[in-house]
Amino acid sequence: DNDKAFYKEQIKALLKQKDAVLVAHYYTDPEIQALAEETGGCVSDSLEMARFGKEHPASTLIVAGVKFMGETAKILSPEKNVLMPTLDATCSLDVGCPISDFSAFCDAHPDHTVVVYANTSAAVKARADWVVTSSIALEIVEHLDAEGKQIIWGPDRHLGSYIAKQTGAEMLLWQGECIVHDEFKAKALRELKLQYPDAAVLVHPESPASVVEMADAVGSTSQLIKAAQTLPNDTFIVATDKGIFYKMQQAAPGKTLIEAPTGGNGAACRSCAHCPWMAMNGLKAIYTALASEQPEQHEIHVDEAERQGALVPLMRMLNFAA
Ligand code: CIZ
Ligand code: SF4
Repeated sequence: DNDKAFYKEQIKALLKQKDAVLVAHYYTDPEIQALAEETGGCVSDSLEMARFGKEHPASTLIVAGVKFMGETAKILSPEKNVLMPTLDATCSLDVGCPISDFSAFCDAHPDHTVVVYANTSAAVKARADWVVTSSIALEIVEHLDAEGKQIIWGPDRHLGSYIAKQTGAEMLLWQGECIVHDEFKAKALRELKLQYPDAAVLVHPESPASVVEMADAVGSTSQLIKAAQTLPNDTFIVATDKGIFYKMQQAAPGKTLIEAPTGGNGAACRSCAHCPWMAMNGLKAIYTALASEQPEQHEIHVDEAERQGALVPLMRMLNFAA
């Protein structure tokens, strides 16, 4: 704990000294989210992180999240230094959607509009017509469907099939998944609901359809926090990364928040409702990135041609959301 206090003080001093601001995702550890709040940074979902980073006057952004979030910040703010606690923090959706294979998939269906989730590389974004986050995916697909567009969706198959079901849009789905949300289990959730009959179930749509079907509210991280705030229930069973409990408990004080089950049938969970890559964003890693004599090891670079290409569908989303 002495170490933690040391790192926090050092980070606060370095943020000022380096004209930097800390931008953290809801899935990072609570102490990281608290530090971002305390130092005038932001804690949010990937859409808001992108907006905040673009609009904030600091010359350096330190992004506590995963690589695609750092890249998105750099695409929108090429003039800023974008640092990450570790460049090894990736995402199973990004890893499972390499540009060469995805591009071939798109080429095979040239009449389709390509919509990709923000959880992708800059190269995949550059191949897309639209970038979306889970907080705005439904509205954008509705809009495209109303225009009669056929859609290629990548990479999350659970989110894609949820959106296809909700909108009735014709969608070809890339078969990727989030290792965290894919682990939520419907059978164990049904058993848990019997123990808490008055609890409402809050589900992120990266979860399997069988889990989404049991939800009282389905939505992005910010939408689930809103649901915990507005639904009358005293207890919530929450199927998303448990990092969210920090802000959800702040937004809904006095309510009981329970983790949705990830194991089931005696099987051990792999990620146990916490993203292993988000967990790499510890205090020491943030300190090291800010203090480093070789910040290049922490610095996000995006190829300029890819950046220009990715900027177009990203700005489409931000302008649509505005
Ligand atoms: O699962 C993720 O990485 C999410 C929910 C990202 C986001 O859009 O905030
Ligand atoms: Fe990717 Fe899932 Fe981790 Fe989010 S929680 S960064 S979607 S692996």
